[in-house]
Amino acid sequence: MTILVPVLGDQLSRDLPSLRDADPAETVVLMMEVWDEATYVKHHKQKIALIFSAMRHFAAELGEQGWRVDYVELTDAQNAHSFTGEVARALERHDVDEIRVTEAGEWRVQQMLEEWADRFACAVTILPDDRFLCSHAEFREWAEGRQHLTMEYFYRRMRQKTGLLMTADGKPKGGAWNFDKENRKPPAEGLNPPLRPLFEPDAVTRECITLVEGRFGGHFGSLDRFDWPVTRTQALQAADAFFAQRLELFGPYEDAMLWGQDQLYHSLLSTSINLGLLDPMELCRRAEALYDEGRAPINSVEGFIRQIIGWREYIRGFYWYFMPGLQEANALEAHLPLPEFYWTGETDMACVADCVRSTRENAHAHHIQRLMVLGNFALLAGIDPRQVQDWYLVVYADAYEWVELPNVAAMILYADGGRLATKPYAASGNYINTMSDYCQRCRYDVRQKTGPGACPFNPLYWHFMDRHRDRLEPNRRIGRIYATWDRMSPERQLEYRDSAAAVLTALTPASAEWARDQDGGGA
Ligand code: FAD
Ligand code: DLZ
Ligand code: SF4
Repeated sequence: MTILVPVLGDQLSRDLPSLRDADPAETVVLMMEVWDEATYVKHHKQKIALIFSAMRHFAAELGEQGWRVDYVELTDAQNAHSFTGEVARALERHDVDEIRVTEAGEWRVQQMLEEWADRFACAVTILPDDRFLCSHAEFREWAEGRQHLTMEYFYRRMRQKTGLLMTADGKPKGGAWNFDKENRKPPAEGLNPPLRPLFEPDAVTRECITLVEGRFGGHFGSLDRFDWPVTRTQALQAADAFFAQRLELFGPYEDAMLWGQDQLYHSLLSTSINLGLLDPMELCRRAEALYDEGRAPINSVEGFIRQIIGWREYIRGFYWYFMPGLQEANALEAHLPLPEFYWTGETDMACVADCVRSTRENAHAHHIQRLMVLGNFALLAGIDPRQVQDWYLVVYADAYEWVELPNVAAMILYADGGRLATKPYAASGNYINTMSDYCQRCRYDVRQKTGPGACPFNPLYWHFMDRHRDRLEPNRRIGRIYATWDRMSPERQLEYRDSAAAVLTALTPASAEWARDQDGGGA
């Protein structure tokens, strides 16, 4: 009896359902570096190097533990092209009775796995991925019949299900479900978070870096600094340092941004969690233990746990609930091409330039940079969701479609028409000014509302609100804003429209035409 167990690049967990109960004596583990996965979008160079290096380390560890691993390198004899092609070739090398695989994270890849039963002569078993807390069926059951899929209610259900931060009599620890109000501190003067451990590339990683430089040299991003954890041991060290040094202030400064400071109090654990090197529940239990021992405050611990069993699980459920339609969603009919500066960082907007710089150098930007700077600009300017989705999938080392797409289409662009967010996350420059020091370094004046020196987010905000008035005004959470707009004189409104048109015109010739068409639209 021989069972072939393909392990995909984001399934690097010893506790993976398809590995957990397998018998090493009758198992061949197949791991594949394939061109289709490395090029279906032109991933950031660090992202490819990270995935390949983590895969190679994981394969070596399995080998040391006595597993038979058939590892296909990208440049192996015939060049590896696709998962299906490589499974077909592996079936020629091994006398296989059954293929046993854990379901894929991405819809696109899952379609491939589901074809295998018809394509191959042996039995094919696809196991649910129980590294996530909430199954597809459970999310569907929760979501069915709800107009707004409010994350907070989903999160409370996950708290009850796991018992995390729950008292013995079923109450939320700390007396509340949510401590968000305490977690919106602007960056304090002299904030100086301890630097996370940086993992020097070893020989395996260096080989992957050389491979990526040689084969994917034209992809976005820098490989000058590569310090991601590539093994479970390193990922645990990264987690230890976060819990010991940064969890305490994680909550209060979760939304803060500082020029040139790419980490602040964030965990930077998403790459390791998404690869499978860290188990989300083990992290949450550790955070809770620190609260129970009085070593970390409730607002930080609850905030961290909410990101993981709340947002991360919710986003994954949302993805599978709305796929494949989510990819095409464009409720706000946004059609502007993605501006060049998302790639180059060459813009006078200091906030955008710094976020793109971090993205290019680290294949990472923290949540509020992704949401309220880069995402907010894309929303206000009306950039085509498909182009924004591709960009986010390319540039972040933690990006897999199941997590990237709902965050982009639904959270930042409102392209789902409001199933995820009750209102668009639209904000003028004032928000960025409150939560960062960017505006002090910017050529634009955040207090100026219109005209050539004005912060571009200011006129774009009103242009956005004006052009989507029909859709947004009935929404109680945002509709009142129109009273402010209506109090402005027609001349003032025109100044906003003209200033927004000038910003958009400068982006691309296509946007110029589009911006003119919108003038006088809305109210
Ligand atoms: P921390 O701030 O330390 O948070 C802890 C953990 O919570 C993260 O590691 C992550 O696992 C989880 N988490 C927090 N917010 C989210 C969220 N909205 N969705 C899912 N998990 C969350 N995260 C990804 O892992 N991959 C992506 O491709 C991705 N794309 C995003 C795109 C946009 C437009 C936005 C607004 C957010 C995106 N996120 C994505 C979520 C979030 O920005 C990152 O998880 C976070 O910045 C990773 O850094 P960290 O580990 O330091 O997170
Ligand atoms: C993102 C990625 C890349 C760049 N390369 C590979 C690869 O060569 N082999 C592999 O097994 N997985 C890779 N991945 C991850 C997959 O594209 C995909 O995101 C996951 O399998 C989730 O379905
Ligand atoms: Fe960004 Fe506007 Fe502030 Fe400049 S002034 S940093 S563009 S928010």
